[in-house]
Amino acid sequence: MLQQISDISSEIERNGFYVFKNSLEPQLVDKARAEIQAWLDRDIRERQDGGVEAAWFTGDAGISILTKPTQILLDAYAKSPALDLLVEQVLSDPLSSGVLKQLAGENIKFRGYNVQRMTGEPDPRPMIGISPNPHEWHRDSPGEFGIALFLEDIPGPENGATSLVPGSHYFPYCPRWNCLFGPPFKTKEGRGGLDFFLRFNIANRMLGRRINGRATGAYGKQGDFYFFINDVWHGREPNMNGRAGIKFMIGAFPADEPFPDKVVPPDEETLAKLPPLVRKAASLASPAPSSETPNTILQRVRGHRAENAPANIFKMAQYERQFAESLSRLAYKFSEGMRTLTSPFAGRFPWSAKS
Ligand SMILES: O=C(O)CCC(=O)C(=O)O
Ligand SMILES: [Fe+2]
Repeated sequence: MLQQISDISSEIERNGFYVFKNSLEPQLVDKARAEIQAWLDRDIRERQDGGVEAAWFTGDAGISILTKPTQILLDAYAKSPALDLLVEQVLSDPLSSGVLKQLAGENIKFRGYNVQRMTGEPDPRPMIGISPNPHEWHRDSPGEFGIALFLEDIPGPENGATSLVPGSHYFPYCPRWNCLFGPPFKTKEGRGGLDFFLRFNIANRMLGRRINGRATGAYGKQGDFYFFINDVWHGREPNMNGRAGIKFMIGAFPADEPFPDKVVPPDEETLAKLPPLVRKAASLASPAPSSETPNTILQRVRGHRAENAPANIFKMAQYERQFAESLSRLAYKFSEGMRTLTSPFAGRFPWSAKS
């Protein structure tokens, strides 16, 4: 067992993720799938009955987000007793909990406890840029790691699996804000950048080709689960075969680290319904004192990044992005200036008349 823990931990440290296969009880997994599916269906029904068009909605199933490619139930604690039990098993099983301790330390806490179902609508790769993913390469919050469970089969590729670049947790930065592989291109102010730079971006194309060649995905069968370091560059693969796979994703942190934002734990009534280890992880909203010697995989990865300068290709891609952002900002200021200048004449000339 110790050898297995150490082998899997080494793989996570090297690649940034690991899929555990065939270790959860199939009947319990299928029960969780059925219970969760009922909530997802209920959410859709309520939206239809109420004529809800908005993406965000609060109903019997809690808070949900429905977009063209995905339906998400946020913080689905105590919705499916079978699902909560599966999570308890992941946290208590000697092998997976042994690996978790290597990854993040003795105590962990949950930030998100979310269900995702693909809608089955076509979700292709973007038309411009080099990104292969409709949901672009990114990192989540620093220090975060994921525990995800397949409630249905998600085979790869092109079925909406989470795409992952093995080893990219050692890369110097988050690609969403430092590279330019594909849409959406937003400046730091949150305004759209010039899409021109998604076509004319030599360094990012060079880097992007290397990344895309290495990418794989979190593929699995119903009942498989995986751990991943959220600093791994990840996104979501296209969904092109109408599949509506359900997966469940926990965002977690070492208990002695602060959350990057405000996390409201479930209320007492909900907590009381959870099995003990899930309840503990769900209820810890603030940093807990650490009782251990800090030497987790997450800490070592962070240390490695701090000690090693970025390779040139990463620096060049970052400069190119900064250049594209500066020019986009300038173009925005220019168009704003023109608008102010011409506004006194609004409606006086045929070409500025509102149609
Ligand atoms: O949809 C997925 O599989 C990944 C989602 C994700 O990475 C995120 O929402 O941050
Ligand atoms: Fe993410």
